Amino acid sequence: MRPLPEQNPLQLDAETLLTQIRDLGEIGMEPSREGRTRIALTDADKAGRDRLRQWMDALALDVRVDRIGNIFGTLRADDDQQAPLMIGSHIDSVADAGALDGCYGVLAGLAVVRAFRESGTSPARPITVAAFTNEEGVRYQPDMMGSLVHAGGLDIDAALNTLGTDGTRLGEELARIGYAGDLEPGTLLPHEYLELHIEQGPILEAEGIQIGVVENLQGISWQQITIKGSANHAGTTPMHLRRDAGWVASSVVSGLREIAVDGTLATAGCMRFEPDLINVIPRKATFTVDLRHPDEGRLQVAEQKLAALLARLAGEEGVEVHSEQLVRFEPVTFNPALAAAIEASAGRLGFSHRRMTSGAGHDAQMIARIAPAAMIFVPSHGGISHNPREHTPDDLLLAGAQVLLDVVQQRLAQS
Ligand code: HGY
Ligand code: MN
Ligand code: MN
Repeated sequence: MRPLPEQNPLQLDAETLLTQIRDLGEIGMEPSREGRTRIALTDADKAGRDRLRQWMDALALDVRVDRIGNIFGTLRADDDQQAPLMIGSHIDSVADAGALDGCYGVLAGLAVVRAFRESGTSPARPITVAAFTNEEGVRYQPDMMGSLVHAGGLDIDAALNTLGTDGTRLGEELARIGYAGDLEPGTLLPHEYLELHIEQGPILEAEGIQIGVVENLQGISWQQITIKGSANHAGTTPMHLRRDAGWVASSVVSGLREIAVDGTLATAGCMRFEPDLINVIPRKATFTVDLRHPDEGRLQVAEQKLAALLARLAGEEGVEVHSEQLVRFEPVTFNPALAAAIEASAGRLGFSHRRMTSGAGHDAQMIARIAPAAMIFVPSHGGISHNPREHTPDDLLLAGAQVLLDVVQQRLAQS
């Protein structure tokens, strides 16, 4: 490994990074909400994309957009034939979101490139900053869609034909916002991939630790469950004669607590009844269940328990049950050498650090299918995320970005 020059010429421009995080965080703010909303392929997402492209253009990056709308900004190298070191994440958000989820990692990638630009240093291999389409998956499933297509895990035409929860077709929305690019997905095959992200959980802050070295990421199972019973009069129908879809759905949701044992996480995030009227027994209930576990076997056990609960309740209440698998990703182990490099950088820079599992899904889990990948976490205040109160103090945001810059330099020195 070629030693880095004693006086490292690459310095992080902290002010620009923090300013860009705040600027991007202003896009999608709505008077009725505390947070910003930039759900994938909406006008607000377009506005965020446009701003990112301006910042990439200002750094004179080679900007490409692929057919699923992934945006890649590349700092060219002396030897351009080499595969790029890729730094990525996402800038789409959930509704009423914080300003850091995804955006922090993309903008920290720009900060790394800026450090090379401003020092006049040409990297040993190209550095590509990626913003992947539809990481959140709240309008179009699956989540991490752009990186999954990039990794070859989802056919581009199937992705473009995905129907959203609002009935729109993904490909049409992508074209409408002007991000239906021409680059074939997977063209920019990374040499290695790094993702800097907020933890979105309570561990680092609770332990007073600055940097998370993310070794693995838990498995994810998303189901949409439909219960069909029969509508009837709330005032005249005896309890034993009901086929109450609403009662079955609510019983499943309260049953999730018995399923969420030994590290399993279970969440019912969406629910709607039909006809959704105060004096009518619901004939139909539609709801979602998000199950997660770091161990594939335990995740399967949770899925089996859910299926058994649904079957039992359907039999008791005489209703029909249907489950659609929206997302199913097995747990992922990140590249041990990259994780070790992150750990070494954090130590060299004097930051406290610990190895950990990611509770949330990330684009890194998809890129890990095609290249060595690993993640760096910084603490989330109160463990809060997917919430406008999402917060990480500036000094910790900068610590994460410094580790990212250091790891990039170390890995390029090994090119
Ligand atoms: O659901 C997740 O874990 C990610 O935020 N898409
Ligand atoms: Mn994220
Ligand atoms: Mn998220």
